[in-house]
Amino acid sequence: MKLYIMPGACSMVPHTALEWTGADYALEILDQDSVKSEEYLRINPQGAVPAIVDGDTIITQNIATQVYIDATYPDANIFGSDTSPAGKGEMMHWLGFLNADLHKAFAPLFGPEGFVEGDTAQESLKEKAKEKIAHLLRLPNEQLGKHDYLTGTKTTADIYLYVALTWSKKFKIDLSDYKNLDAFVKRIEEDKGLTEILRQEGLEKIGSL
Ligand SMILES: N[C@@H](CCC(=O)N[C@@H](CS)C(=O)NCC(=O)O)C(=O)O
Repeated sequence: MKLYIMPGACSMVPHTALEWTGADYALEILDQDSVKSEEYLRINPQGAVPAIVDGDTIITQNIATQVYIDATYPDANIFGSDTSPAGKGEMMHWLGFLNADLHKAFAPLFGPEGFVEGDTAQESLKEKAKEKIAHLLRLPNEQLGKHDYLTGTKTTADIYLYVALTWSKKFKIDLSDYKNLDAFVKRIEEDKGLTEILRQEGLEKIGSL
């Protein structure tokens, strides 16, 4: 199985999941140019990571790559060990929130020019995006007041939340009231799989929000 990533991108989630499986896998590290190359567009016409190529199988979209890893290596329990309908539903609830709502909310910060023209409009859009992200993050902050991890045990949802928190720090979003998220960053950065993929992607731990 080969995983396509860009350092610091949401592909850190399936990357950590593969480390958790303990299985051999190949890694292809792309940059802003190669992710739009003709060769890569044949794998993912959307020009985005993550993507998995496994023999004749190509899987794109973050949640789909996680589902593929989970189905291939079920013993790794990357979605946690609660396989009851309620447990599976809760896991998908968090992945949906993280992928469809929180991740998407960063789009105006990464590329404001794709939304509006002109510096003033772009600055105002970025401020609105930061407010929206801080508002969305109150939900995982509350949840992490009840449990150490989003679903109670450590899963890929926690890694996805961590990725969003590294982006929040990069864009200087004020999360100083969110003490549970700050404690969570320290807790999740202890994870061996996450530590290893940060090393492979050439990234430092952030330590705090
Ligand atoms: N909905 C897609 C979103 C993937 C996505 O936004 N990937 C970003 C990195 S986090 C990317 O590859 N961007 C390409 C670029 O910046 O040109 C998914 O869930 O996989």
